[in-house]
Amino acid sequence: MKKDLEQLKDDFLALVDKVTDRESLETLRNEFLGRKGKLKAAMKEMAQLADEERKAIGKIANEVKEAIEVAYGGQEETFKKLQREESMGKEWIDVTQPVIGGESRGSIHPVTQVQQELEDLFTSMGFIIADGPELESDYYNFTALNIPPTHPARDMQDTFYVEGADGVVMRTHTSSVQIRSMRRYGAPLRMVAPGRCFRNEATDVRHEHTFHQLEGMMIDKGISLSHMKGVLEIVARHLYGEETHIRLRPKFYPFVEPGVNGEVTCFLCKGDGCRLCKKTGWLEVFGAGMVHPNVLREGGVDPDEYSGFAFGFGLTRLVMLKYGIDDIRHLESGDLRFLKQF
Ligand code: FA5
Repeated sequence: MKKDLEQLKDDFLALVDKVTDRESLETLRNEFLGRKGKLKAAMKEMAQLADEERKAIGKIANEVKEAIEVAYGGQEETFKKLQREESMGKEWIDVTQPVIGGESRGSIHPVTQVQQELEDLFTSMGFIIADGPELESDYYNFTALNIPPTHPARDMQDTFYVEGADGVVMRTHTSSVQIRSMRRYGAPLRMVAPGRCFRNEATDVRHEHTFHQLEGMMIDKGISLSHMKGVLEIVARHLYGEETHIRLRPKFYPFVEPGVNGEVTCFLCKGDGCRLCKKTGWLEVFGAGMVHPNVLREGGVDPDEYSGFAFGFGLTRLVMLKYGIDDIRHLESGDLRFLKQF
């Protein structure tokens, strides 16, 4: 009987390698291990054996069963692997299919959205996009812009100084890119420079210590204040609609002469006066002016030959006005409940 059992095992091992599909493998397994299979039949004879012998044969029968199962399992795994490889060859990925859980995808920050929109507008008018460092030299941020160390205008833009690094500040405005650009590209020049600025502010709903501006500069022969008004009007209408007007009122900035404070018609009340514009009908969004001759000279441009205008939009404020955001501090908070709305 021992011999019969071992023969059973050898038969199975010989046959299992020859099967070519999973269906035949199942049939073969049933033939040997099924309820009416060969092993069961062989075991029936065990009942007639003496106790001692039955124990020994029972042990061998279990070993045979185990060997058959192992061989079966190995072959089954081979078929599964083949099947997987086959279906992978047939499968294809639809890259346009919406992602499951796609609702948690990120979005572009509102400040970046408005920045990109304005970059597109300005490049369409022949402006280049310039850049400058956020950690800036005192020279580019103040001195070169006609604000010498003792000038009281420095008090208007108190900033963060860097310990152990004399003459280095976190830039208070993007105007620092004016001199860098003139020196790099010379005249004529049309550039815009968006970026982060920093001020030592007691923060409130309209003031942040970290905010964005968008600087602009146009230098050429015969550039006048009317060119400036024209360009700024295009920007205001692009942002807030065709009915928007701009109003320029004198304001002192040491790096421009004359300097102006720029307002746009309140987009909410269309100039009638409302809560947003504090009943004035106007919203203040930029500073601008004709570039001061000292600044042109500092940038290596001859003021007798060239003139130009410069402006600085409070980019963060533009975003607040565009989306009706009532507290500037939301924008740098990193709060997803706020950011998910854009
Ligand atoms: C300037 O920064 C000048 N550099 C602008 C300029 C450029 C004038 C070129 C002339 C020629 P001012 O400090 O006014 O100016 O800031 C400009 C705009 O930045 C403001 O109108 C406001 O919208 C925004 N801004 C200023 N301080 C803050 C702040 N703490 N938080 C948020 N936005 C601010």
